[in-house]
Amino acid sequence: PPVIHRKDYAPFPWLLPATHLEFALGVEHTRVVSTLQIERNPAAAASAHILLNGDGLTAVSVRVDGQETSDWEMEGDNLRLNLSGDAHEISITTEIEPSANTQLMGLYASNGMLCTQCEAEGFRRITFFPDRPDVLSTYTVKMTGPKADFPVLLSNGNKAAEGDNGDGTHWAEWHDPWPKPSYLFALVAGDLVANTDSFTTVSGREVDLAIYVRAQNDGGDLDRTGHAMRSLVKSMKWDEEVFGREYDLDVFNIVAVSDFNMGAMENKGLNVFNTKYVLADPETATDGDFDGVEGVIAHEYFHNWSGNRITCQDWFQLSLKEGFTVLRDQLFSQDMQGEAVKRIEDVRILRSVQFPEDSGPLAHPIRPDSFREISNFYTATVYNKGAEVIRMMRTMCGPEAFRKGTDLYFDRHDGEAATCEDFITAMEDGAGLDLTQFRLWYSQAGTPKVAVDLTHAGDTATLTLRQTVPATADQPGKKPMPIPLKIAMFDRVSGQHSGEQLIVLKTDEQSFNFEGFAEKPILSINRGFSAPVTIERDIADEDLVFLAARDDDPFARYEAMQDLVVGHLTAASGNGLDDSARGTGRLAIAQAFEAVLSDDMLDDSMRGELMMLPGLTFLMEQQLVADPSRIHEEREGLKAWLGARFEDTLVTLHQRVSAVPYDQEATSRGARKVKTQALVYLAAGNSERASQIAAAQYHAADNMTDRQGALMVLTGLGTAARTDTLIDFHRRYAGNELVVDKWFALQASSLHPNAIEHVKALAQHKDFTIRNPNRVRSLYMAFAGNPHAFHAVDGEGYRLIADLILELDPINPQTAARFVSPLGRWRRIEPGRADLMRAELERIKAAENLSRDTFEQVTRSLG
Ligand code: HT7
Ligand code: ZN
Repeated sequence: PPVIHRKDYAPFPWLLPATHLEFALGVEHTRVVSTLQIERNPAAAASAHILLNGDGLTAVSVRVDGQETSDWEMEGDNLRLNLSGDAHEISITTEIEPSANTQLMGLYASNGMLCTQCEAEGFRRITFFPDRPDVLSTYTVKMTGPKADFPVLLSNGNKAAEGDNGDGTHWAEWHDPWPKPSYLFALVAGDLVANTDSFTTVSGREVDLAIYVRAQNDGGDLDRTGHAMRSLVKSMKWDEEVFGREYDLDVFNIVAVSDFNMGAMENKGLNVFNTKYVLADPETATDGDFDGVEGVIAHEYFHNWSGNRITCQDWFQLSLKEGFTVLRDQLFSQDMQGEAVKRIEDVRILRSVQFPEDSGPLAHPIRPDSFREISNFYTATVYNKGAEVIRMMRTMCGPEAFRKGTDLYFDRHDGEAATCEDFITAMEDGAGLDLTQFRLWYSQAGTPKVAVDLTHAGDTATLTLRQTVPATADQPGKKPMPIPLKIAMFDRVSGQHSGEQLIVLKTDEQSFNFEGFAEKPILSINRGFSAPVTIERDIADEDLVFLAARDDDPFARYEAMQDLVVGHLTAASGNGLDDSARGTGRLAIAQAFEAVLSDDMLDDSMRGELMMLPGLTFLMEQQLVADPSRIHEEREGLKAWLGARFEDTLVTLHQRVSAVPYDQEATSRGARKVKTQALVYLAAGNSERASQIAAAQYHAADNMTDRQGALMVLTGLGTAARTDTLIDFHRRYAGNELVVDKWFALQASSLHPNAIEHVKALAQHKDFTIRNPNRVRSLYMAFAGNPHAFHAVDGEGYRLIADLILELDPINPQTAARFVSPLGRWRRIEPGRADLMRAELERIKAAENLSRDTFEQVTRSLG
């Protein structure tokens, strides 16, 4: 497959002022007639033909200006139609088979419902079309279909007309007044029921809101849409208040589908969602699931401006809409849930997913320069690092100036297909920033490292910072980037600091002086995680203990705790520590841990965060070449030691938080977080006692957070309660797809020594199906993210994932390709396992008819 380069962008030679689509719907066969009004694009080079993208399509008929024509040919999958005039009407008929569409791209069937997924290049699987984001058109869509199968017919925009054909079929016509690219087209037809509400916009527009679910499930699923609806209303209000963005249609529809490749899709006026991000009630969804629904509802809604009103010129600009929208949804969730914990959670995701991506063979800048398959670039780098990059702009100019910048961006580019460069320029002009050097964040891959050196002489502390941006596959030489770091210097005597400061490191090395310190101060750096970098500093454990207990920046406090543990575990599992050094390291951690457990000023939500040990993937990332077993053993050893040392305190803590009644408020959520954390340590320290407490928690639970937390702990233990509760859980929630997903994921991600055997058995379970991406992810992604099982020394874990990729690739290549990256980390794993990982990648590469998606990821991973 060819490589497509960003530098080769050229505008499309034709404009498409209007597009009319007619669908004769059927699950097996659907007929599509698309009528395109086209005219020459004065801004592009003239062409004697129009090239219309297709993917697996055959043209049943091609007409130009009302006349059937044969003056066209296929160029691979695309249709090239010769044209002589400056403006034409083209009409093309195609026939597609939704029920045979296992890729879930284009028009497909899910439980008898028809729905679409067109981003990034799915529209070309429906009809021949210039399927690129810079071709905007106004769509009118008419759907006809059997009333019994499809009582509800939805598309983008507002419903214009509907009628009954008197023969058991009916029709509806929808018109979207806002010009849009084809990737934002959507259609849904099915037997659906809706939860409805309304929202009055700031200028007084009445908007009808509806969240649709399958009618067959209305007993349960419809009742689980309340949280999503409340989240939608909050998002609409928040975007008006915080970003000045108002909704622009009379309806906003959301449809939940069980078969979906990603989280959700922001189609104009008709969002399509994975059920996972719509359905939530206390009995079946954890606090994390509630947050996921709120965050994704907000994210898709915010796309209405950052993505739909202003879209992308080409797919290299994906971070223009995704990075910005992730930042917007993060800021929203911070406002809804509290800034401190949300920031910690976002950083945890960044460091456990994006940092490994940035240091591995799939590293790419947030604005990539080339790709073979765009679906492979919906990555944590484009999304999460993209958000961090825009967040840094906000940190440097402050929220008010940032708002001026975004206002200017929205005003200047409304209705356009824009670029990252357009966004940066609007930020410069509107927010008053000079982003000349900052642009490097868009073009350079790799996580910068900042080495910190703090010296002290007289009454002056000197902070010296050195940055290195690591070489990546395509970019051997890197330039220094501006790195905004929020810092505070704690006076050792008073235990206070005299204010937070923002410094921006712009060169390879820079020194900053701070006066008025009789003793060397304690440095708190990268507060709030102001820059997505790795800080390397030589800091005494006692200073980290101080910061873990006293820092007034919640992120920095969390970070000190993490640093303490990371430093200890990497030393212990790297070169090895003798018993005395291990003991000293553990005691420092215990001291900080005790402060966290006993601090009455701390809310439980934050306490829960501070109690969490760094994950194995993040720990492995700290070492140039990691031995997963050794890190796992050290981490489990520390957990067991802390669990035993604080056993009684943890039991008392568990009892205290167990008395807090269930609701969705912060206090109650914090109590549940601490409850599970206490159990995690107890399980390591005293498995019998923990098993009893966990089983009691499981049976007494009146909510999924407590029940899942208890079951998670039990699943990792070898006690009798494990089997009993797993059977009970499956029986209790039989038929609820999302909860059954949890049942699979808990076992695949468990600490149980036989997790790999459990996964193999689960793949044969009657509830397992390779056709449903949620189910595949719940079993295999959970397993690939379970380092102690995935990295089994004999390579069995690698084989399992490679087998899955080979089986899934012909069915759903997009989902299959996402499983390549765990194998791609081989360069950072000890040589014995690395050879086994590489061998599996070679085995995949040798397979015939590999998809473009998987081929690209495998070849990049082998590099
Ligand atoms: N913009 C949406 C991306 C998306 C997607 C991409 C490739 C294949 C399937 C997909 N489903 C949704 C989601 C978002 O970021 O909001
Ligand atoms: Zn998005």
